[in-house]
Amino acid sequence: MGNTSCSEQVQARLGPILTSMEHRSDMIRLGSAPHVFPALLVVLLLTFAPVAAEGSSEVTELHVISSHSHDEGAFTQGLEMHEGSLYESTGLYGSSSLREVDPSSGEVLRQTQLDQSLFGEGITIVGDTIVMLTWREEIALVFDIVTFEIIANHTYSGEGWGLCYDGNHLVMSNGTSDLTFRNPSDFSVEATLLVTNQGIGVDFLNELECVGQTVYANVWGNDSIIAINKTTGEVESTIDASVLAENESDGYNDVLNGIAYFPERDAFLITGKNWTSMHLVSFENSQTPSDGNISKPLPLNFLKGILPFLLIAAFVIILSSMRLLSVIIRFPLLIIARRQTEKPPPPTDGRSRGE
Ligand SMILES: [Ca+2]
Repeated sequence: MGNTSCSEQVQARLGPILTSMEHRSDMIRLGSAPHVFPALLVVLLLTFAPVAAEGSSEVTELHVISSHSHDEGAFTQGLEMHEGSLYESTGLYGSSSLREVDPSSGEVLRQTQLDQSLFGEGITIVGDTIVMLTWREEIALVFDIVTFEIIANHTYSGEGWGLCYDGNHLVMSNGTSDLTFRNPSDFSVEATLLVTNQGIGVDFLNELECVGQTVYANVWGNDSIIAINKTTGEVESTIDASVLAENESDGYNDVLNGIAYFPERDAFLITGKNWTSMHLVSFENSQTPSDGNISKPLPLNFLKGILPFLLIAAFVIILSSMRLLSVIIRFPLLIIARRQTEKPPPPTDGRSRGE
């Protein structure tokens, strides 16, 4: 009975401790929460990441680097830089021209007039030639870039608006939401691409600029420039250029039109029809992918979306840490209890000693 009594005493003492150990066992599982919840957090991040990546057309601000003069008499239809020289085409019957313009002063360095029957439209450079569209004449003129002499022409169906060259194809707009990809040798159509923004076709595509995998486009009557994925046709970002139009005439035809990439500055020259100024600008936060491998930063909206989950995870981790702290504090008591159980029971009488 003495041993039994001792055992009961030990059990009585160990009882609360064992209870604590049982709790500790649970707490160890909870104590592992700091390892579990970060993993849970990663799962949440991975779960929501694809949703964030689907966000497509972003509005991008532009930054004006410098402003330059522009011939107010130029009804700008095409603008392109090549090896440091700026070329511009102008429209209207009787006023259409091809020009070389000093990009700093805006001075017209040389120009050639088109026949009065032709309404000039977009231009682009292919090798040592400049190709110019006409509005409704269904003729593309090919100029020698050195002499500005017409050395060839192509025919096509429908209207001609904007033109750029991506190194393989001529990319052409006609005022609709379609871009046609043409063989630069014979102007034959090799592909047609529907341009969409959030699934909706974008009409009035006008002056174009090919930069890597992106086709930038002025949209007629709109103070925005859109960046189009050349493969999918989806608008990846919209550049708000309204600040550039503020000091220009608000005439019906005096619209933003003319975008030329300036590779040496990684910037764009922007102007409009009959505008007094031309601006060198950069597109802030814009993505100008050259090979499609540029990773996108996590959108701010995505971070806002997961903020509640982050707060909940942080709260649980803190709570678990507090319970773990409780176990740590009780741990010395457990050690003391174990030492007490290891001591021989105090002698009570001779009979007990004899057993
Ligand atoms: Ca252009």
